[in-house]
Amino acid sequence: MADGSVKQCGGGAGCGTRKVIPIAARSGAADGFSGCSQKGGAGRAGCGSAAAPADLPPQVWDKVKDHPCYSEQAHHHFARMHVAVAPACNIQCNYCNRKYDCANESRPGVVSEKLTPEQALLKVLAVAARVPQLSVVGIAGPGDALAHPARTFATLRAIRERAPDLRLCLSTNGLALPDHVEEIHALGVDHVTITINMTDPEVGERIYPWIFFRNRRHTGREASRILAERQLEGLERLREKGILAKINSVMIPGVNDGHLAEVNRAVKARGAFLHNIMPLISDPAHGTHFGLSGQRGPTPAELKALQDRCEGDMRLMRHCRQCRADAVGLLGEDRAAEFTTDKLPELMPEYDPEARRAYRDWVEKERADQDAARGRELRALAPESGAAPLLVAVATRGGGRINEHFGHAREFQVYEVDGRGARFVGHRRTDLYCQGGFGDDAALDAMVRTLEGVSAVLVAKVGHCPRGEMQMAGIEVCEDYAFEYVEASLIAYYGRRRAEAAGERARAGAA
Ligand code: CLF
Ligand code: SF4
Repeated sequence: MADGSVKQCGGGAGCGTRKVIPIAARSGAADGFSGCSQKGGAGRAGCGSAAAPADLPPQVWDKVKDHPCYSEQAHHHFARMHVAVAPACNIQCNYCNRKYDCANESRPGVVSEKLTPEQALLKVLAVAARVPQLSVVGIAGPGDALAHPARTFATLRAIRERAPDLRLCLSTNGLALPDHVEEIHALGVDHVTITINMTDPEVGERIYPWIFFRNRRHTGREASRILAERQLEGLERLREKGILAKINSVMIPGVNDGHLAEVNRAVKARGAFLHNIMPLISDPAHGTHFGLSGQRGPTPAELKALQDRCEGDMRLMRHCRQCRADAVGLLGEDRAAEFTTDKLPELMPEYDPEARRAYRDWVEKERADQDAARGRELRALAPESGAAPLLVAVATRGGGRINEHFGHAREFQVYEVDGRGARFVGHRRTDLYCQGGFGDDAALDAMVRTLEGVSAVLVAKVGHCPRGEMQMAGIEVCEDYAFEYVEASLIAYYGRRRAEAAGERARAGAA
């Protein structure tokens, strides 16, 4: 936390008065609108829709609708957990220090508690008993899930037997993947992530100093050639088996940023379902080669520009939180500390899927209601042509609603909003402003920097002081839409801003 001065933070009145979006659950299905927040363009059939979108076969929709990583909308409602049963790795990435979590799927800097398959099952059952939102169990390190596959497969098998309604997911660097697709398929794993940072060994040799393959260590371009071939072969085999593949790519400015569009084309051609381009996390304190050599990560604007370039007709993931290898909870929340091994029960809990089933039914209704609200707000917008989109942030604790106080937010979700709808474009982490009745000035300064380019923040509550200071920085903090649906509120807010701008133009014309 930043160490700036503190000052009292009072409760504030809203920046306007009208509440436009009813939040009470309504009966009936979405009224004709469906929009996908993962694919580019507007008016798309949507991964956020309660019904199967037009561009997805029902069996694919069934696999993604409750997976928080494969569907941006699902991440508001569903949780994942990782079990850290895979400590070893068979390659070296220049952004990884083995003392820390895998940088492909985790935030470096936090050492994972490594689990045996038995401990992993105990943890899954304990989390399942307390977190009805849990829909997916993944294996994402802290090393590579397939470097020593016996532990990974023993864990997945045990979970499949005891908790058959949970989805299974794993993440790998792909080197060993072609050898294991049959078993992955047989275990019912229907989501696999491969981290592919290059297809060109000339680029690869700047990322991977070595790999260990078929009992031999390989270095230089040869290492990257083998790795790239194995990754793409693994991807093709996943497609043959009908397993959904997500590609993670770490964007490393000056190393592979100019090459990732080519990677995007290569994985799209081989049937990848989703591409997740993530920023390099580079800090000397992590002790990685890139961290120590001063390699920087991309700015949010650089990352977004590359994601926009790659979007085309392929789904792009923009809501990744680069989770720890032992993450638990909704993306963006961290409940791992509640489930460390010393807090787990001694005996295996009984597994009861009923609470999860009831929760899924509730989410179905909630999503239909959100779709309906979004459709109504879109239809209420006056026609426009060529108006620039607004970047608007929201504070949310999940559930697809604006339900977090400004001072309690640890991240803001940022949307691009125009007459076609609201599209999620990323999240921005922030320091906590509220310090138990006092506000942290330094955190406020950091928030202003974090929210650069954003016009407004929609929150559940905000104090007078921070609202005034944000306003002076050109960012409106608005609590008019407290506890309402996120996307419908964003569209309503956009409509209001547009109407205000039109009014100002009319007054200026009359003057
Ligand atoms: Fe875990 Fe990865 Fe499965 Fe998700 S995470 S193994 S696909 S269940 Fe998700 Fe975390 Fe990003 Fe990974 S937000 S780091 S993409
Ligand atoms: Fe580290 Fe993961 Fe790369 Fe292995 S694959 S070196 S664990 S980042």
